[in-house]
Amino acid sequence: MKISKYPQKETWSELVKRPVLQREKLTELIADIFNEVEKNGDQALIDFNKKFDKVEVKNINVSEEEIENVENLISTELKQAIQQAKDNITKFHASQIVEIEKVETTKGVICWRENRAIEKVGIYIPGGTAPLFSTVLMLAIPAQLAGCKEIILCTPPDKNGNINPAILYTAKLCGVTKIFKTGGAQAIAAMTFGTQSIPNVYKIFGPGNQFVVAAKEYAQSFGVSIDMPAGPSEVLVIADEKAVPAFCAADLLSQAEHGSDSQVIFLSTEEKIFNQTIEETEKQLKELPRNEFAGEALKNSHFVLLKNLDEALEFSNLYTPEHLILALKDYEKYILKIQNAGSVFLGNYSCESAGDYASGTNHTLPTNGFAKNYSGVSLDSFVKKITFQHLSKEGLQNLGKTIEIMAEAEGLFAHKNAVSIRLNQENERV
Ligand code: HSO
Ligand code: ZN
Repeated sequence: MKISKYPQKETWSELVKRPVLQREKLTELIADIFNEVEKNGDQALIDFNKKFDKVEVKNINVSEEEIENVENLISTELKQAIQQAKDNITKFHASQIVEIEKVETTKGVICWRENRAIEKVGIYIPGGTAPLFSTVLMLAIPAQLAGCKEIILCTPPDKNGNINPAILYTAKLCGVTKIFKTGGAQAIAAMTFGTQSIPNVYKIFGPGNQFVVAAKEYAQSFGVSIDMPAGPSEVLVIADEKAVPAFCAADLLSQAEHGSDSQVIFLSTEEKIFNQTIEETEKQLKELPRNEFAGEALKNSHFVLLKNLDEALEFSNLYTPEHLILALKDYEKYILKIQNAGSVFLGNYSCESAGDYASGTNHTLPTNGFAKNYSGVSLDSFVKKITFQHLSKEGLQNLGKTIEIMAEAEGLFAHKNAVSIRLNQENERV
């Protein structure tokens, strides 16, 4: 970990830099994979499973039997936990449904917006060291609430050709319509073009390794949209004299354990809390099963002692964390000062894990400074909004002159005429 005490403001820009990731040049490889999937469909996916994941699956479709059987593979305790998380995530996302508001902008001119669900969406869930079934909740619940008709999910099979039971169980519980055993860039290609089994989709969601991230970027050139640009997870914790060092350390490590490329930042105004949090972090790190990842991530991480909380907020806004924890007595006083962050956790008991799993907010959030101009996933991510308007004859009479003048000033006389012809001609039928 990198420790700085009272750094000059001029040096902050160095401290808020993300670690430079060694991204390979993947474009050619991704283009080849896309070509192959477009040409050979399911067979290409079966071949890629063999080549990249060293697993033989005869059929990439998850069978009815596998879905039925998954009930028996999940403990009651886990089912109950998933259910409580689902209830809270549903409640929070359902509260994002807004009523249609018709606005009369000028007498006789009425405008409004209506939501339409994106009809077909795809969710990607990575395999690897942590089976993120919580991400299934975070993506499938708002998709279903929004009314998406087709919600498909791709995830790589394990060595035996099976999908992680918790992923399968959660997908079934949350209304995923079809599940496929395919991962990596090839899964993104399949959702982009469609194959014999996999329908093409209009928007792709979900995290993944650098191949998946590059493939999602590439998919956009075929008219598919994506949730957001992805990067490694981050958390920034701001602690005052009332913060609990053991809690702060646990929060920092909870993000650090995601991967060696994660980054965590600790800011404090209290030297005692600062030093104790560093000690606690080192102590708790040793006890973690994933201490290799977390230890690597800590190498990229900054512990910074600052003069006051206003400075800490300024630093945080500059860094723009995915997650921001205010371990502060008077956290309410600082809410308005938060300008850039993906999701914020207030007070000593609001650990980031709550939002990661079960409080109700979405954990698919902008990383890598993108919270400056992106929001996290919400119900809105699964809908597009269509504007409507109705002008009565009186409405057009009230607005017509303005339109005519503007059209003429742009030299667009057909536009002007579309108004004039209506206003000048007595037409009995309308
Ligand atoms: N913190 C992650 C989400 C997650 N954590 C899933 C645990 N499981 C990205 O914000
Ligand atoms: Zn997490």
